[in-house]
Amino acid sequence: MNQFEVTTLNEFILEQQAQFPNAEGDLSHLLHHVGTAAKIVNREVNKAGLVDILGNAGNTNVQGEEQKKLDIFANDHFINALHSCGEVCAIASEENESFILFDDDMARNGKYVFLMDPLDGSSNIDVNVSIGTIFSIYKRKSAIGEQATMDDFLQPGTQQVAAGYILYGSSTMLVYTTGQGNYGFTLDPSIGEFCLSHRQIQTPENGNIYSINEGNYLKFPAGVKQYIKYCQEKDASTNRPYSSRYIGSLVADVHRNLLKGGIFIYPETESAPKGKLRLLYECNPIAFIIEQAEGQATCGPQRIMEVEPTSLHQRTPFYAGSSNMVNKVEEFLSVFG
Ligand code: P6P
Repeated sequence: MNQFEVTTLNEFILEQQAQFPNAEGDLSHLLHHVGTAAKIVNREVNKAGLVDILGNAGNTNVQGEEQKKLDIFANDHFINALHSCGEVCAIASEENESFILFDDDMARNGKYVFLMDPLDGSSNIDVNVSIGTIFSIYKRKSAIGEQATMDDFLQPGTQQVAAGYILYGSSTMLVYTTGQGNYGFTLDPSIGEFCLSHRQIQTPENGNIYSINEGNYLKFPAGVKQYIKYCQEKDASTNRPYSSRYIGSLVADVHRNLLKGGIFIYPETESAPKGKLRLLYECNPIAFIIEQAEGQATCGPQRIMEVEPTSLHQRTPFYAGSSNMVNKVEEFLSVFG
């Protein structure tokens, strides 16, 4: 590919579809609309400081977290874009207590359900720190033409047909997988297109970055405390001490570690015995990307994509990143608990 050849997201989606002769184009059509919604949200995120869209919307979401106006903007635009595409019969969002049913004739025939955290890390909006959208797509279990049910959403991560994130950072990137590797697209504002910039993203099996909120150290499990000590010990043969890097925005922390190598940990703590992050629309989609990159993602004792979900907003401990680093923390957890 010469320096002038540009592959847009939509061209790439169609190229990928062409590899599957039986593909009907439904998922391609859905992913196209994800890209469109991402551009709309990006436009507002990029000017959040200039218009009255910063700050709090004056209410809280189902998590009891203060809703930022951009949270609501992003939620609304992804819901509208995915409703209009006709491929999705229902959506679950961090911002909504139950799933949103699309009960019109077109959407009722949608093959897929869509789960999302429309604007993760939104507490960073006002201080201009990178934020992200995280999404996960499943084939519905309920019959086409029927109303979607909760069972359509409570599927293990291994059943995802696609997943990804949009990182609104120094540049805006969309990274997604359909199980055929990870592909990264960088938004070129001059042409308003996501352009292929990262083919087959793989994560190094070893890294020297660990990401964890050490402010919670005293509440961590003993095995996590021991692992943090391991990261900080000097040992040239294993490139230690590692660097501690924590942005406090999941997509930003994960994306950096994905490209450079590293481990992200949000464990259970005494105050959050099930962890903080959400299984269905934060951890499972990130885990799909990480496993496609040859990394690992667990909840401690188990591969996180094998966890059988029991509720829409359930939380989970999360250990994810370079495979040898996840193995190492698992060793400490098995010895120290
Ligand atoms: P803490 C943001 O609120 C978020 O959901 C993730 O994006 C991030 O990784 C985590 O919470 C940060 O949580 O407790 O370290 O501030």
